[in-house]
Amino acid sequence: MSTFRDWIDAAPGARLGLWQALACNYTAEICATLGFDWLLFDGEHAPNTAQTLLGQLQAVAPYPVHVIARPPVGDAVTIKQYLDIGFGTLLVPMVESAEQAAAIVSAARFPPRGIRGVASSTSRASRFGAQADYLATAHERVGIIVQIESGAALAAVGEIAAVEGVDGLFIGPADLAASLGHLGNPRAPEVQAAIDRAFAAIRAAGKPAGIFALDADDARARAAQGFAFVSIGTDIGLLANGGRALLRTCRA
Ligand code: 3PY
Ligand code: MG
Repeated sequence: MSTFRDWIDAAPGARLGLWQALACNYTAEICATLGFDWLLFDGEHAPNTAQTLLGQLQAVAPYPVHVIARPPVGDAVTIKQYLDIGFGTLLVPMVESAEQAAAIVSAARFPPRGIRGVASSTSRASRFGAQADYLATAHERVGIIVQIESGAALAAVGEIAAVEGVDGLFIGPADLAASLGHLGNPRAPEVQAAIDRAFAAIRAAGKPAGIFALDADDARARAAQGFAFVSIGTDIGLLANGGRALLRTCRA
């Protein structure tokens, strides 16, 4: 599977993704067959552990879909565990400064490039030692995306985007709205204007921008705006909305 940057750079246009929050191998595999460009496995808000994420990663491995994992927090221990089980691209929530972004990049690289702890022959990422050059080349395969989702992050977005090793920036409208005083209303004009400012700063730094779209219309608009990767829905949304719509239709 290609690196995040190679995957983004391979073609123009937005990559359309589906959020995985069911924390389930079997539904993850179903979603991997649907044709989405990427799947995001959520360790921040879904009931996932490294163990449950491993099963989902194995379930989608046969399918041509880019896999991204979101750790609950960008600390060095969690990052090392996610990389060891074989995730290549990480989306780290709640990043608010260039220093924090640099620490996340460092946590994803072995010394001397960073501080990632070393497990080689025991990690799935190295194919249990079969990949002889793993330690020397792991940094080339890792993609780091940081989330911009607060007023503080917004103020520092240009500096965060400029950090070497930050491969992409992803706007979280829900947390951004909350941080700006519009909890539950990411469509508030102030939030929408903040998203546009963040997008401009990310693009000015030459980095790809991603976003969690609010609905299909928003997804199309963000893709047309130039967002390189757009989450257009969630596994839970497909199930819950599909179930509700079916029931409504049959009861009508
Ligand atoms: C947010 O909107 O806050 C996210 O983290 C992504 O959905
Ligand atoms: Mg968020």
